[in-house]
Amino acid sequence: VDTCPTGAITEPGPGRGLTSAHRPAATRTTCGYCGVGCALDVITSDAEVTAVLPARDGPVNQGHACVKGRFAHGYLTSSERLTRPLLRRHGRLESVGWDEALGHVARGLREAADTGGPDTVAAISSARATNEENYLVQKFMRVVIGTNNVDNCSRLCHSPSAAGLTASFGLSGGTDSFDDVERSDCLLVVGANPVEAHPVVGARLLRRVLRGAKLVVADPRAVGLALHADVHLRPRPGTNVALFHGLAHVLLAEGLTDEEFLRERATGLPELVELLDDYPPDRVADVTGVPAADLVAAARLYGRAGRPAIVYGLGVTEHLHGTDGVRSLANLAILRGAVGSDRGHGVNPLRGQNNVQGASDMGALPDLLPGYGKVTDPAVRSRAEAVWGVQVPERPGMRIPDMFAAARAGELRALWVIGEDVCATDPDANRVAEALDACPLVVCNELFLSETARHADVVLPVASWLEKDGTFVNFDRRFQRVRPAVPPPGEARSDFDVVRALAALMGADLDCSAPADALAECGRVAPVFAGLSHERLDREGAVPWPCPDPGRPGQAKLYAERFATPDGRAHLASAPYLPPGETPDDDYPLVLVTGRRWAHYNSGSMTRRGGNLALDPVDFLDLHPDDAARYGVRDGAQVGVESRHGRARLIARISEQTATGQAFCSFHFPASGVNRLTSDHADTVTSCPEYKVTAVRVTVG
Ligand SMILES: Nc1nc2c(c(=O)[nH]1)N[C@H]1C(S)=C(S)[C@@H](COP(=O)(O)OP(=O)(O)OC[C@H]3O[C@@H](n4cnc5c(=O)[nH]c(N)nc54)[C@H](O)[C@@H]3O)O[C@H]1N2
Ligand SMILES: Nc1nc2c(c(=O)[nH]1)N[C@H]1C(S)=C(S)[C@@H](COP(=O)(O)OP(=O)(O)OC[C@H]3O[C@@H](n4cnc5c(=O)[nH]c(N)nc54)[C@H](O)[C@@H]3O)O[C@H]1N2
Ligand code: SF4
Ligand SMILES: [Mo]
Repeated sequence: VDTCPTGAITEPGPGRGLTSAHRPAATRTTCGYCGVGCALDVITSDAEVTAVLPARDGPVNQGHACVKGRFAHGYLTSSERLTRPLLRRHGRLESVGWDEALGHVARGLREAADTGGPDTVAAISSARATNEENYLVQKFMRVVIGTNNVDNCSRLCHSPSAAGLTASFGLSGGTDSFDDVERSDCLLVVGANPVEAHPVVGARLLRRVLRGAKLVVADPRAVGLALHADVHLRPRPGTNVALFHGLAHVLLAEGLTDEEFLRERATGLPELVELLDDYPPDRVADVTGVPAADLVAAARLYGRAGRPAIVYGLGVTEHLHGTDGVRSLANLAILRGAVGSDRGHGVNPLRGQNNVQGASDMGALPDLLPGYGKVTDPAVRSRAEAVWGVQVPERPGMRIPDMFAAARAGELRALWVIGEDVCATDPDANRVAEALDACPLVVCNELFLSETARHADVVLPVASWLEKDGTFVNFDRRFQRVRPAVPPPGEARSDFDVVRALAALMGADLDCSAPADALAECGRVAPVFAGLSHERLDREGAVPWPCPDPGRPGQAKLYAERFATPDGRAHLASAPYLPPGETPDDDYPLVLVTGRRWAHYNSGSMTRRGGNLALDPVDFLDLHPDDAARYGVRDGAQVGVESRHGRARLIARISEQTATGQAFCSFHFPASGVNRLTSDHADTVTSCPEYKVTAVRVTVG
């Protein structure tokens, strides 16, 4: 649209004719969909968005944007947007004023905390919301309620990255900036589909490959980048740990490791060498289905490159042993000396939501305060206590799945769900709905009457990213500003205002009167953010953390001198391969992988309400032609999909993108019921659901 030389392709709607070179006054903000963090210029007319254009000087996107950030803003004016609070009376949600709705919530939370104790109240904070909102939500739970029961959707997504990267290197984030990754001469893209899920990154990676970088893709499916790969490894879903150990085995066997780096900067080598004895290519081929020759070829490309980089996604984390996957993937960079050095560009998760990095950075986690200090550490607590003026509870709170289990057991009296459609996107959805129904008070901050909102007692209408002020942190740890381009509809308020108003009603003052104050206060609790402020971001654009000093740049590349682990070294991990939680059998013969498609976003609540629906109108089940023939499924036919946990209905699409014995679908259309299929198996370290492996059968008709 921007560069079409003949004008044959133009921006649809009122934005027609606007290009990034020729545009009226605009609001500069950061995209509120995925974690790439594209800078966007939003053009408005009469308080409505007419066009969203990628910023040429956007630090990450450099003039690019995808079909979501650029075009999926129709939801703003959808007639289904919530504009007034809703309160359940006699079983029905009825429209009420804010005073009544908030009064009901304040009384309910107070009563729950007074009768059952603070730990019978819990909140799920939103990775779609700003840093300042997340900071306030966790502060509200810790200061006003007195519990650490707060979590965010990082739990469902990259919590294994947080745990794994912290254990291997010391900090909870990717090791390098994406600009550096892009200078790599060999890219190892693992369990990620950036062409669809992070399109601007996908395009930048592809450009690098077209200019000569080697590419190894590890994904069971023939994803977009795989078509350009020098080697495409197609492991059976759930066998990553064996695959990575196989690659490490070859690096060692062929002398492709960096001995000096291993001696000076790493620990754990003897244990790993012993473990890797059990992972010769032939054995790994049996476990993963990847031919031994491909494994050797991939290891040689990574091992011989000048500056290799690892980029990975949920195909690594959303498994029963997701944290082991992250750690054994990190082993490769350590063995090769390609992290924290000039011999490579580390290990970089393509984090998902616009602000999932930030929600966790801000301490919306049950065991960690802002800046990742442990709640169990008295020194960390006392720093927060000095700023907040109250005692911080020392017992770690519940993770999301524990909250649901507690609700089902009658032990949770109130749950506040802020911007997560848990009934649609959490696994084993039938049981999530049971949990909400068993909890006496469920409050939901939402844009729409989501599946979760339908189970709530109070629904509070809120502003979305194009309607509010704050900051997000993108996947390579950059803080960027979010600015309102249009007002929220009707009586909707920002999550920030809602949390403050509720605290005030409960007799507490959260201090921060505007988002800028919240970020400033967070910097006092967490020294790694002390150098950040709205004013600085307005001046400089993007600033990465760690950033302890307002006068110095943030650190984009980590660990140049030492790792942030207690001993300053990178830690090799020696976890053996263990099989996934679900295995196919005669009754459920196919392995279902779930993930993303390009036009829709997660629950689809925003992308299904606008033009993107026309681009991708139905929910498909991808099947290999051999399996389609085996089960008598025609292309385009309605099919039932059954797992040991539930049932879904989808439209079959037959192609060789999916391997035999496997099936793939998205979870962007909650009505199809995909998350009724997925199980409650979860990563043994972090409770991240095993969304990538579910045994299913397909029925026709
Ligand atoms: N269009 C779009 N973009 C999005 C989103 C969206 O919903 N739609 N969501 C955002 C969010 S929240 C996130 S977290 C990111 C996720 O971004 P990605 O991580 O790229 O997304 P997925 O499609 O879930 O999974 C990636 C790949 O993992 C592969 N995989 C599955 N099992 C295995 C395995 O055992 N081993 C290996 N090596 N690979 C495996 C799958 O085949 C899939 O292609 O995307 C973000 N961007
Ligand atoms: N089967 C399967 N399920 C998955 C996954 C998978 O790969 N497979 N991936 C998982 C992953 S990685 C993730 S991150 C989750 C995502 O799951 P969710 O977080 O539930 O998904 P979203 O659709 O991004 O957003 C949730 C809700 O927030 C609302 N919302 C948007 N902006 C705001 C805001 O500013 N404030 C408030 N209060 N609400 C807002 C939207 O209307 C939407 O209903 O899904 C997980 N579920
Ligand atoms: S790539 Fe991600 S951040 Fe960029 S426009 Fe698309 S959804 Fe938004
Ligand atoms: Mo995610």
